[in-house]
Amino acid sequence: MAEVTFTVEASDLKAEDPPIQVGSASVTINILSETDNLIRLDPRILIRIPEEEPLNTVLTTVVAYDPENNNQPLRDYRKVASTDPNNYFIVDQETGNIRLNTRMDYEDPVTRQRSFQLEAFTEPPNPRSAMATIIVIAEDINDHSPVFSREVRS
Ligand SMILES: [Ca+2]
Ligand SMILES: [Ca+2]
Repeated sequence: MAEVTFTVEASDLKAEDPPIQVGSASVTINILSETDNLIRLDPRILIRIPEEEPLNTVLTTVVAYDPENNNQPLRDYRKVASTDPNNYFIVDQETGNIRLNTRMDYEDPVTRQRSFQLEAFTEPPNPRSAMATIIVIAEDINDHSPVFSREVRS
């Protein structure tokens, strides 16, 4: 959305004695153009999965819609590479499928939660885009054998 601010000034030209009375006000208007229909994409997508899911597990399918194209789903999804330098996740460019490419371990604070950014694009020649943050949280499963301390009787 474009925003324009300008100042309107009103002068009282009929005032008999100088100085002329002047009043001013700042006016801001928002200009809506045809290309300001924002792409519909949830900006924050939270995914909860059990820890230790196998690689290639499909976590979710992100879908963005374009109000300027009859709300058709977009067909170009890209991970912002710098937000996932170790390639923990794989994004299918055409479908928006997100797959797991790492081990997520609830017991390890470093791998318990991970996030990255994904950008969805409209078609060329003048693609518009929208960004979403994908947050993946591993939930605890009972994957550790319990350790019992031995009871010693005397
Ligand atoms: Ca674990
Ligand atoms: Ca566990």
